[in-house]
Amino acid sequence: MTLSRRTVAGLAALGSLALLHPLSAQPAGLTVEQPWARAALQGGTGGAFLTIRNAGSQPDRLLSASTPLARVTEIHETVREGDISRMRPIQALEVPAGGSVTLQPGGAHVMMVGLSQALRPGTTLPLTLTFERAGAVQVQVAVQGAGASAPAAHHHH
Ligand SMILES: [Cu+2]
Repeated sequence: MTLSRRTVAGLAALGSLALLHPLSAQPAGLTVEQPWARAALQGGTGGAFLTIRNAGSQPDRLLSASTPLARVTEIHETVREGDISRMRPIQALEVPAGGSVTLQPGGAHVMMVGLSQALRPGTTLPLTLTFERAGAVQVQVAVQGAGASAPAAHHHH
């Protein structure tokens, strides 16, 4: 199906309404895949990782992230200075039209500072991502082991 420019603009306008309803379903065109986080201690700092896919014809930008479990939630990038990797907050993360961006260890990530409870493997935590066009998107982040470097396959016992 091909969307006219008018239809796409209409969808974008609908997406912005999601700001008023943070618990609404993911907007058309933008999907968040495989959100996961590393286990972390209460009072500590945790990293969350995920892939954002934009099937729409307009670029979008991730502006902020939040979870009720952290005092502060920031979007970080990792910069390499010689042999040293450092993290620093970024204002926005571009998600290209028809493309995707992956937040992963060693790269961009969501940083949760001041956790009100421990992140235990096998549990999930709610995370709200706010986009410039698509508005608020809430996802459930699966907690993996502290040494995990990629999202695990789902196991059902
Ligand atoms: Cu960080």
